[in-house]
Amino acid sequence: MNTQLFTNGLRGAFLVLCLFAANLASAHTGLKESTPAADATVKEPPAHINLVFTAPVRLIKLEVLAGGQAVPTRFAPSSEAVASYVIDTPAMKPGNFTVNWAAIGADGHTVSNTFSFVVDPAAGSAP
Ligand SMILES: [Cu+2]
Repeated sequence: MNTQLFTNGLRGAFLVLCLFAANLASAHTGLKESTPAADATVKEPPAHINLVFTAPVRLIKLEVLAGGQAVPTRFAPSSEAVASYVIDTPAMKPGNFTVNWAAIGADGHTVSNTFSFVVDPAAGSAP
């Protein structure tokens, strides 16, 4: 048996394990799903936006934009960490929307991201 090869093999396996562990440790909380979903086309203007995170977070920002203009929502920054949010959006109309959000995860890091959806009453109908 070649000891040098064996040692190198062990070292390689150990390195892979370390990289894997480091990756897990640095995984921030993220958005698991939303309603409307990212890149979805829905027919009805949604009365609220649901956000479900991979772990409890404090949602500190949620803005809905249509053509660069803010759409009013009933969002208020959360003082409590929860995994799921329902934000009332009473002013939605047909159009293209972008949602920008920011949240503080359990590790204290702020994560932010954006997704878009379309409200098109004619979607899926025959032309
Ligand atoms: Cu983090």
